[in-house]
Amino acid sequence: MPERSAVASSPSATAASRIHPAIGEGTTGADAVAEILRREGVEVLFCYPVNPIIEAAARIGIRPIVVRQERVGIHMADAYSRVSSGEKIGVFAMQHGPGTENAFGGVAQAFSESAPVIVIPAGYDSDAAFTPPNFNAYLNFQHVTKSTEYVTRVESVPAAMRRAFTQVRNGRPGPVMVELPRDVLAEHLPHDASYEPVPIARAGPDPSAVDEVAEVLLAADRPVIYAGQGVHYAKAWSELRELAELLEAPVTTSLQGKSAFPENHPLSLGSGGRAHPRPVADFISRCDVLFGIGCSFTATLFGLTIPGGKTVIHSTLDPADLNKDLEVSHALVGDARLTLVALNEALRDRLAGKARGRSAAVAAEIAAAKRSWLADWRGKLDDDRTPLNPYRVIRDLLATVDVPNTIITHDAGSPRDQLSPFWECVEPLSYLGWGKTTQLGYGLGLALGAKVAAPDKLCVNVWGDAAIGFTGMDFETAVRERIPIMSVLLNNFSMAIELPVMPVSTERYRSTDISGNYADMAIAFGGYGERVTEAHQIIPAIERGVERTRRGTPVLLEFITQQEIDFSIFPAAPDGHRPRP
Ligand SMILES: Cc1ncc(C[n+]2csc(CCOP(=O)(O)OP(=O)(O)O)c2C)c(N)n1
Ligand SMILES: [Mg+2]
Repeated sequence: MPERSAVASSPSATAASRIHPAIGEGTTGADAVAEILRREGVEVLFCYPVNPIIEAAARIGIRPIVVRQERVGIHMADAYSRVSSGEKIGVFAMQHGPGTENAFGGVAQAFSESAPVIVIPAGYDSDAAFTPPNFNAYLNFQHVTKSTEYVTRVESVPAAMRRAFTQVRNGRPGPVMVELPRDVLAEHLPHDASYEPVPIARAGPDPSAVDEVAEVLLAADRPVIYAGQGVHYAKAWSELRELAELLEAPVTTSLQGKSAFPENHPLSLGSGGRAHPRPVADFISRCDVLFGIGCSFTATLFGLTIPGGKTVIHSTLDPADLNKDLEVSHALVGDARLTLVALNEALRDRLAGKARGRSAAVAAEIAAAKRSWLADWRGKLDDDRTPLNPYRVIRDLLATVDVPNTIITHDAGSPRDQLSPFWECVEPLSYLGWGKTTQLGYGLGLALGAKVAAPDKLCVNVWGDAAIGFTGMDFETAVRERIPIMSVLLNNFSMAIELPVMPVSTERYRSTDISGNYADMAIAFGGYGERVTEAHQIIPAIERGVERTRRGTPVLLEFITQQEIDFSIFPAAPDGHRPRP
């Protein structure tokens, strides 16, 4: 087989739409994949050796970012995609066997969050790929991917990659996998191949359904808008705001949708999640019509519980969401932006372009509910005792960082429920929310991937001492790959959120205790670490941390905290009555 460069010297494509030269005969499978990634705009390859695509990518100027474990690399790719609303796709490559086995958690998390990533495992040589006990990605990842493909011949590589990018860029986002056996990666293309970036197609809603929904919304007394991450992927932020202002309706979001609507807007209730501001619970319980846009309405402990007896309008990209967990009365299927554009137009027509003058009263009701909720939490937010109260750390973090230029994420455990209700987002995609599944340790990879995608932002992950046990070694990735994030660790030497469910094992065997000095760990890795024990040290430590990130050093601020497990949780009750937290 002749050795030729990945790109043939003379373009063989004749169609007018083709702008790229042929991928030349003799190109290896690995080089063909790298060239296709480059054509699809991929600039970084999250990866862990051994996979020859890493070398092939580096040869053509795609930066490999090598992690400490596969799971974290996929989390990074996931955030990288999210931060650009899926315009820049995060790609992860790893080796056959152990590398692929170890990637399972990352892919499963991306699947549950509907995050668009491309995962490219090398596979065992094709003659042994289906022989036990060899791990076969195609067989094993079926249920945690949007699509999985096993490539049998090098000449099938362009078509397989075309299918993968088409899947990842269109329809419901999700992880897409292409397993490439080692022999296929090493084989040479027997003839020239073509590859152009795939088209992106968006579908809008049925116009008659839009009219129907406009009528229902205008007839509602107390409508509430619930926005999911579809608004982020469709970049429908201004259209969402227009809808809220036209309808004069309050807005809440899922955790994934958090930051789709400015939370300092008079019509914002704050975001949903296991914990949420009381106005969210009040308005959801008393609404007559609930309009979900770009959301799945998935029943989850980490989202709002929608009480019965509501007229639910569900607008989603994926009809599989409809009536999955929540009975819906009206449905719109389509891209969130196209849907909102059409709906806003229908509403404007019916309102003769003018809102009905409800917003002052709605805003006043929200403001009063927010004030009384915050007053209930003042004691914890202002707490200056030692060990620190995590709510005080979050209060000071919010007051110190440049919020519009910060991208923050939580972790599983108490930090999620402590951060999400109180963190007020003002810019789209400034919060990476998650929780359809809640793998401890996800937040670090998200912050790292966000920082790679948005180097000018301050990228922060807030996590607990159990979470860091899962992925903490990848703080070294931050140092080595020069990704200056700020990691905020709430160390209470415990899996505090589990204390109520593990009283006997805790008392008899100390089973929920954890230990560690993580500031020292960060320093040992070459980062900046600081342990903070006193309330008056919180803000100066954050300021020092932010400054270090500006100078290019990853930071880990370790706050020694109380085992605080009081959360802003309001179990949904149809009568609107809710126990105090
Ligand atoms: C991979 C994984 N295993 C188990 C869990 C269950 N889990 C959720 S939170 C938690 C403990 C959290 O402890 P920590 O991070 O220290 O936060 P704290 O509640 O102490 O503030 C556990 C075991 C999980 N979410 N993910
Ligand atoms: Mg803890």
